[in-house]
Amino acid sequence: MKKAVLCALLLGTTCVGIAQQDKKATKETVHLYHNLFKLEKKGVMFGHQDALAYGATWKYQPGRSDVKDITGDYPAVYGWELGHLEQGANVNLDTVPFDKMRGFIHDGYERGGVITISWHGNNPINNKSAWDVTPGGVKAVLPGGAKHDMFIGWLNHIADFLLSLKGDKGEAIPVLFRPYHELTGNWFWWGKNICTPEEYKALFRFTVHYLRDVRNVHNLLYVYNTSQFKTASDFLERYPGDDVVDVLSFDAYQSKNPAVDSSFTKDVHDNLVILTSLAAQKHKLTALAEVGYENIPYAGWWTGVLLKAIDKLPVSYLLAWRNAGYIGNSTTLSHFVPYDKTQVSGADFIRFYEAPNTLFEKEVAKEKLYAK
Ligand code: BMA
Repeated sequence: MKKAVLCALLLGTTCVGIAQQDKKATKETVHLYHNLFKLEKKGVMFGHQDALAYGATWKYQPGRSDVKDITGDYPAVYGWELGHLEQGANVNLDTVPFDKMRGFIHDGYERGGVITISWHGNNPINNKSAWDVTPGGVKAVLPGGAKHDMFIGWLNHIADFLLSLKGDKGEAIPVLFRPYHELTGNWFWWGKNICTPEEYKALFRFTVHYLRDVRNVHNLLYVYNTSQFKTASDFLERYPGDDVVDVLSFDAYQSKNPAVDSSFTKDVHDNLVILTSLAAQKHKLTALAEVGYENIPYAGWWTGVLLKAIDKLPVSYLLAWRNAGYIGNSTTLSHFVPYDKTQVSGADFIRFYEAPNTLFEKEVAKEKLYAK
């Protein structure tokens, strides 16, 4: 029997080897961490990006969520995005004001839901967007680099916001923080063709060190996130270390038509088999941190494609991307969750909601994830 397993049986789950990596984590964060391991065995929590801010056809209607419109229940996990906060902006890159976001985070947390946050920060080398792949940004922000001091200013904005997230009793709201995501892709300035593995690891480690040890942000669980991968060594090539990661995850988007090509289910399943086995070895949580099929033009996608990929694997949560509505000049309403029951995948989304191994907010709230 592994030492950590034995120790968990004897002492509960508070022993070395099964602990969040921030040893000064707030008690709500510690409880969340341990409770998520238990919940992982019951089912996969459903999450939605920007769920409370807007839906495909509306913006800022208090209490509303497209998921709730269809199922009568909120998502269990709420995804939020900090891009442009590093610039000191008041609204994020998707036009969500940070003060409203703070309120939505509070509301989701107080209802018993889970908060996760991503950060599409600008490329520090030229302050163009996160998708600007001019090389040199990662090296420049590391200690000794030309943009290091500027980057400290950026991290201070991030730290201030994360520290400002408070529950009704004044406690810090725990957040699953997912910086520098999809790192195995080559579309962000921290991506794999743009920096070396050592630079990426140093960026992640420096960020954790600065937030945790310098700014005393102790309400975070850190999420390591790749895009889809082939092998465990692909997944781990840029892994910054067990001591700075709590959750192993990847992102996956359906692009081929599932009616004629079932590779999405197989590939996601294969990735999850690798991920869950690494997570078991390393005592980490697991997630499909972003997933989706834009506009879901396939009736059985939720149960026949997505849930099939998860099968019985212990996946803590999956998060569908945002119901952005019209983006730019587009004439279609971009969405990753149906916003009307009569839509192509509407009935199947309800079947997905009702499946015994999916968890939405009502069920998750009963778990009291922030209490011992
Ligand atoms: C992308 C798209 C963009 C958005 C970005 C950050 O996947 O949804 O429209 O700006 O995420 O949220």
